[in-house]
Amino acid sequence: MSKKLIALMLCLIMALTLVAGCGRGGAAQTTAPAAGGTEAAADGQTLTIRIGHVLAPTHPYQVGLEHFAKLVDEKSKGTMKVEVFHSSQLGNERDMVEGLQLGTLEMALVSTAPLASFTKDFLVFDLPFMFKDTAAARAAVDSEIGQKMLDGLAAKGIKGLCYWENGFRSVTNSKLPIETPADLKGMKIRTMENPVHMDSFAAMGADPTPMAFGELFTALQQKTIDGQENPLPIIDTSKFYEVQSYLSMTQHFYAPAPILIAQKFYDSLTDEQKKIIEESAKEARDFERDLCDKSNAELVTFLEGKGMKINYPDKAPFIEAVQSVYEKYTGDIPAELITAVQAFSK
Ligand code: EAX
Repeated sequence: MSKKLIALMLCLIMALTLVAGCGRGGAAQTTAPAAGGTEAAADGQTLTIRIGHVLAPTHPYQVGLEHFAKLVDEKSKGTMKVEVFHSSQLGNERDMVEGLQLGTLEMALVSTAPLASFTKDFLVFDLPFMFKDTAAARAAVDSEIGQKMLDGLAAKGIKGLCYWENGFRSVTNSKLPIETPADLKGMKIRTMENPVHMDSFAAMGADPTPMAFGELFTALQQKTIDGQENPLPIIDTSKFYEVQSYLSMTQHFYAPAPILIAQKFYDSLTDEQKKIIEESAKEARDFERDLCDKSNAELVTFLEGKGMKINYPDKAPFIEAVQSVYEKYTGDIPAELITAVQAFSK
């Protein structure tokens, strides 16, 4: 066979291999065509997994995800790489959840609140003053009840791996210390896009304004809203202290943060790769929760040092004001489920 013909045949084979490779891998971002798993290892190929979140690069979400990436890299002996995207680079939380469903994104770390656009299963965790403290909240989300909610996401094309932590949310604003619900009257408070959150702030007298997290700092800076509510690590790392004068420690919601993976992408992994992802997600969860604990212990002093005026209102009047929210949502949220979750705070 002439040399020319051999060269032509080789080019044809290489071209066909490249074309075949581009069609596979689905949502998985691979450095070469791979069915994933040991095949990838055998061929020395790397499986790349992208995970997005909306918070700052200094927030426990990010630091925890960098730890997750390190664990995955170590456990997979370098055959699986996790790329972490902070600050809404891959879209807001709703966009990223849709990306998991469409197969355009492999993983996301979000609060449960925006999941209300996809399922009502998590609403019980979004009820106001649901947990007496962090230990009760973590016990509830890590229980069979919390696992059942994660399992329910399968019907939406998503696998919930476990719950990381966003934390207890308190109100900041630019006008005055919030001592009673009356102080919230007519105040434009940004909430997450969640009906329970919006109804809770309406019941407390505020004017709830749902908004994606990525737009929040600018809205506060331009005073198109008066205030917002988030845990201290977010008030710190998103620098809300630069545009908000008052922090009132209402701790009205606890926000769990489920770490999610696209079901189709998860199904494409080998059993070994699945085990690595699941184990690493749980180990990094405990790491991230510890980071939240350390931050919360220091941040009141830090935020006072940044000029925020911090008050600790009596929660009883706020709890009284939101009873109507429990009445409204009991039904949508089974009464026995509310009772079961409240039992973790007894
Ligand atoms: O999940 O939107 C919010 O206020 C949340 O705290 C944020 O998205 C992190």
